[in-house]
Amino acid sequence: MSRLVAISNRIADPRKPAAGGLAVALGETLSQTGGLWFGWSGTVTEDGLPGEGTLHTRQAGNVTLATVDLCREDHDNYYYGYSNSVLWPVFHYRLDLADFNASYIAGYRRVNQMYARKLLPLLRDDDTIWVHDYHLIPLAAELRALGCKQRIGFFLHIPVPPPLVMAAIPQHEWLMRSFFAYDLVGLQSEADVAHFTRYMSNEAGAEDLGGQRLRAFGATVRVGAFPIGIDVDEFSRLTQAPEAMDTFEGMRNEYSRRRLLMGIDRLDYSKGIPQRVRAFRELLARYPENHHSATLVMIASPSRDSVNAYADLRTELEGLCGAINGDYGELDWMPLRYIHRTVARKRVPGLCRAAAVGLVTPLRDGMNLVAKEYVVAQDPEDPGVLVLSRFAGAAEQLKEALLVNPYDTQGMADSIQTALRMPLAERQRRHQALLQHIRQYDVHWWRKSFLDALQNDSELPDISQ
Ligand code: ADQ
Repeated sequence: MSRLVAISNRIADPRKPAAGGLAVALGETLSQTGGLWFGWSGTVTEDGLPGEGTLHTRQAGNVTLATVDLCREDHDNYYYGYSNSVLWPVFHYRLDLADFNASYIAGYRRVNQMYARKLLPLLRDDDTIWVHDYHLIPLAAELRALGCKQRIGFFLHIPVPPPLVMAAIPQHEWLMRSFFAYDLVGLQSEADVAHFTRYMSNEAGAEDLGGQRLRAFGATVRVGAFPIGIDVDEFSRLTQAPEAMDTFEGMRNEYSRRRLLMGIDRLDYSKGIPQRVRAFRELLARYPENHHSATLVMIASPSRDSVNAYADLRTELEGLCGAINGDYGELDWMPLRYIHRTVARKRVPGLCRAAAVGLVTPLRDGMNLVAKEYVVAQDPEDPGVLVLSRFAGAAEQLKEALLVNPYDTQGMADSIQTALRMPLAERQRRHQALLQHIRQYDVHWWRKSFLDALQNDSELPDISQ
């Protein structure tokens, strides 16, 4: 079996258990086969030269971890700049938040070129290379330019916008052309595949060769939907572990006279957090029976603080939360608890299990793993209800959730009310169906189906049922 080389913006030591979803998935695959994991070290140097990072390698069991430091200028232009102020907002349909500063693209190209130069000498002829996410779209093209012949696959964790939104990126042709240096491109949903294919055909005159093969720019690429899943067994074990049980018991005792609603996200404008708060406010206004009872706990981990749009979001959210508590709070009941922090991963399942309603309401999301984690953490005898935005990639799969439009404040408030009043039998039926689907398309399915397609040219998965 060929060696797997994974490349992602951040990497993790696969022997350490605490890493999040993607890190666990990649770490596990790499540990099974032995392999190489390459990415940014997380270090920003103040004295380095642009395009000149130092490479560090170390061994973690049978996995080699290779990381590169970035100098301040590269980091700011490649990471905060092009990746998170151009690609992230545009791919989440937020042209209003994009900052097309001309110096960003140079940093993005420079870092991808530097990664290719650093990675190439570490490669073996029969390696399979798997590149992850929007920070690294041109990496295969840079590797090919240096003579790399190995199979290279790419997985995009965020959505693909419609062609005319994509076309707002000044370098969209260059960017989209660079997908053709890959052998396989994996996207989260069928909607993303449709947008990608439509862009290629409208803007690049791509020919659809059938079998999800597209031909343009003298090259052929296969494109398919590989919805990412979670490690259901690992998350179930985590749910039964002492830390999660402690959290669950603590929350249940504290809120024994209340109905708990919960949201856990990175603090990001794509996650629809202010919209969720407005819908909760509407719930209190329209359905007064929830006063003294419904309590929304929102845990939003700090993210990309140096990008302006994130600081604005934080200010907006703090104002909204304060206003709801001011308007509706009583001495013995605060409707909303907003915590701007990352909670320990071991506590997440306990929080999920304690909540009668899980609110996952992004305006746009590649997949959203919290939706899947919430379902897995539930007690099957008395499960909570998942209220899920139809604009999350997960909505294509999780049809038994209560699907909502996060822009429709009243509609979302009505759905939350439906969730709070849903009879046990219906909750159980929905939960069972959701769990079965999440188990069938778990993270092992995701990894295996992608690597089978990349390494063996096997059929792309049919995810329609
Ligand atoms: P993210 O945007 O980071 O990922 P998501 O899929 O929801 O979003 O995963 C977040 C993970 O972090 C979950 O495992 C969750 O439990 C954890 N988490 C979130 N907030 C937390 C908090 N406050 N404290 C502790 N843990 C927290 C990107 C894409 C998604 C896609 C994933 C995987 O944006 O659309 O689903 O990659 O492909």
